[in-house]
Amino acid sequence: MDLLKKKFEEKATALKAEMRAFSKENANVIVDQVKVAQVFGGMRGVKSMIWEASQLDAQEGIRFRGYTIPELKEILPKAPGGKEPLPEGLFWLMLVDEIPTQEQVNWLSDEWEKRAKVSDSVYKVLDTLPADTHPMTQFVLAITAMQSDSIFSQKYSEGMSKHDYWDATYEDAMNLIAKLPHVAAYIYRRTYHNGEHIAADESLDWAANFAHMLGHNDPDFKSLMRLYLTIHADHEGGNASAHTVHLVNSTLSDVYLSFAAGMASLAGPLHGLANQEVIKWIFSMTEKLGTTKPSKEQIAQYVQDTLDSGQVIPGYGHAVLRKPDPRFTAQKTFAEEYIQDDDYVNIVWNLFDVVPGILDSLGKVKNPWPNVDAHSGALLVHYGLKEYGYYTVLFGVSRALGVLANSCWSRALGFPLERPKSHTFEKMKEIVKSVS
Ligand code: HAX
Repeated sequence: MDLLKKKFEEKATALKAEMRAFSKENANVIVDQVKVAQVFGGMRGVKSMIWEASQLDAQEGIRFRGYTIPELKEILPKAPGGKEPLPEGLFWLMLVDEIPTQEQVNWLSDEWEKRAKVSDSVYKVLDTLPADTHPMTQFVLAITAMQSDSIFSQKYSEGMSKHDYWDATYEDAMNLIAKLPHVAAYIYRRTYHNGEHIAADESLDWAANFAHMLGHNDPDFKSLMRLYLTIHADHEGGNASAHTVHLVNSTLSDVYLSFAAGMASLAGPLHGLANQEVIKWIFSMTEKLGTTKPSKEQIAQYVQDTLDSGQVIPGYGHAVLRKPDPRFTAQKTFAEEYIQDDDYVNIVWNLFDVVPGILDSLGKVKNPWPNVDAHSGALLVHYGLKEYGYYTVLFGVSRALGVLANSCWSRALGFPLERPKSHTFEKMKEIVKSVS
């Protein structure tokens, strides 16, 4: 058994015993009361799930196992000479709640490279699709096509004991994370670069190798990818993609099918697709205004026009956050450090000055501040990755780290099938009448 798996088994065995005792002892303690507004309002804030790897605070933003993004930038291992954290380190932290050593992270890079072989049949499935199929559709199909590799599914059909679910899930999660950059790069190259694929460079870490297979080799772009794939990895359990994975996986659907479902959820414009929508909207702005250096007044007018036409401002607002997203701030800090005077980066920063006041003035937007998707497009465009239809795939590759670490925990802790209660409107009226 590898060291990471061994550590996970030890931690999970201890936590499972503690959690079982806790939930039995406190079974009838009330931790939440659900209001009508929450029933009709997308279940905002209902406390209903255990999710170990990260916790989101409305004011402060995300903490991964207790660490903020600036703290992770300091303490997670880095590539030689690099300044950005390696996503391998975050996966290790999320899985076993320990900051890994450089040696452990190097082991994980090598381990993922060893597990990365994607079956030709998956590439054949992709090759049957029209080249203009949206990259997220291709991504979901490729993940689904890899499902025949699922160890969990295979062992389940052979009568696996429920005590071994975690083990098969760990193997599937490690294999899937290893393969994702390869299928994702294949999708990029077939869609935008005439199917001229680039072989992996096994000497590189997970993120840098992904950048290399995409065909973007600027060392600063590789640094960006390390940061990008770290900060998009997890955002506690209630966000749509994470919750979808959690729900589907709770049926004992393996992580290939659960993750594919989560990626279908990430592909919505109110969620991960917002990263493509932001830059598409900025490109439309510069095209309409005939300049890539619009004034703040011009930007404000364009924002107002967007709102007047009944559309949302992409990259702004959040279901939980009530302050600028620290993932936005991390990308802004990266731009300040690595990029000098870029028109699209400047537009993103001017939007940051202009949009919150306008959204606030509407009197209904709970969070007028930028979210993670407001900045990423301008950074990618700066390094030449301009094909914005692809951006959500990058987000998806990163999101695998958090949701698959959590799937390991769900199976190790023996979480049951998820099944909340729904009511008809008539029934809800009856309930309200009976309590008021
Ligand atoms: N622009 C215009 N109006 C907005 C808005 C925005 N950016 N954000 C919220 N509003 C509006 C809502 O549409 C809603 O209007 P109605 O009452 O007329 O329906 C009202 O303000 C109240 O919404 P809210 O409670 O503040 O926000 P929600 O929790 O309902 O929604 C969203 C959160 C992220 C979906 C929302 O802010 C939004 O649509 N933002 C733009 C899309 C976006 O950037 N999505 C990415 C979010 C982060 C993420 O998941 N990344 O992957």
